[in-house]
Amino acid sequence: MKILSAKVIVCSPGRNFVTLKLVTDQGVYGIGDATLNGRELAVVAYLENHVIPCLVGMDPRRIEDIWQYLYRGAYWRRGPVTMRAIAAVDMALWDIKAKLAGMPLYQLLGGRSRDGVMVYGHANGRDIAETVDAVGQYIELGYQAIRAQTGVPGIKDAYGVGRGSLSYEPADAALPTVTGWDTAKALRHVPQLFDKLRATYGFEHQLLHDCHHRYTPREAATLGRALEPFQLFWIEDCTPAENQEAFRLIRHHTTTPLAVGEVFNTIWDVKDLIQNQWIDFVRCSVLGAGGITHLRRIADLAALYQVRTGSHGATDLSPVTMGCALHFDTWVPNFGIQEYMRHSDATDEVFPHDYRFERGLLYCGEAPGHGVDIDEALAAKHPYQPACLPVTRLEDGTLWNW
Ligand code: KDG
Ligand code: MG
Repeated sequence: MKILSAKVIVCSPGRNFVTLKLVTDQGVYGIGDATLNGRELAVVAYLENHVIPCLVGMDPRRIEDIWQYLYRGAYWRRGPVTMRAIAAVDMALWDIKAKLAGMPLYQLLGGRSRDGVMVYGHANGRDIAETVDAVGQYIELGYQAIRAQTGVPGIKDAYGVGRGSLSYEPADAALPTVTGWDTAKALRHVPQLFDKLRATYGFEHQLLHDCHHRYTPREAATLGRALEPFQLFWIEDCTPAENQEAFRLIRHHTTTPLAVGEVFNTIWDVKDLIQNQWIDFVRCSVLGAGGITHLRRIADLAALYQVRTGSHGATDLSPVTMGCALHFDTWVPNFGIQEYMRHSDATDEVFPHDYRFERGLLYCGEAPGHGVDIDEALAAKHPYQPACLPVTRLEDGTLWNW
């Protein structure tokens, strides 16, 4: 059996997506997601110039060997571009293998560990009152877990705050827009949000907060302590994690659970965090961390240290990644939670899928494969639109972490 052809499909049904389609000589095909928000065309070039020429003619059933070929064989290891290209190939190959087996993907991974997958939605508002209302809307929709972000007085376009709808789309301009940040203001404001949320809705729902790499370790520890009375499910990306050891200080000063990993590419990015139990949740995704083959290694390492998964699932991860993630989550023994930022109707139409939401849980489908396809004719009607993530500057003009 051979890979007969491969193509990269770039489309923008409301936002940009890069999709890989692998076709075998037996007519079975597989689909993978290769989207890297704001840097999409770099992955397209990597796939078209450096991956596809090697793949054609290979045996698609040799998933592990192809993974090693693309990782070790490149000599240049890791990084978001390389690892997303590998992830796309890996997703497509698992899709093919599961279709050949006539089974939904989770069966090949080891079968079901749970019925449905707890997800969290994104509530946000320009001020605390708006965010409290938005959380209420998610509760009415049946969500059990909700991430809450709010505008902060004196900060221009605080992270995670949309412009008038429940969700938000950060890659909103052809060149990066400039947003603001002020740690002192955020540290005073964010605990007030969670105080109000618990006073309004009680403690029954899980609440989460994304710090988006903004705080230093000491500041993050201060925030974690201030939030302890409100019993959050986690604070996410509370400090940049290139230096994994930065989490030691935070861990030793607060019992608020810590999550990190959406920008990580490999197991090496989380090794110290996991082995030292400096975090509670690892948020690597199938897309970001080299596909199912590699994410499984990360999850298995995490399980040894009682660290659970919390896969990234923003809208820049296409429904193909969401389909794979849900099969993975349905199997993985140390599952924690799955992020679920809903895609637009236009996106859902381009990527027909069989997963479904019910009472706060997502359920993967039973179709053979990962259950997500691409309507190529429809995709062609939504051409690529250049769109960048914003940058952040402090009040004095210093560039900060977005
Ligand atoms: O492309 C960047 C987004 O995926 C990211 O900003 C979303 O932080 C994010 C999250 O937790 O979903
Ligand atoms: Mg995040």
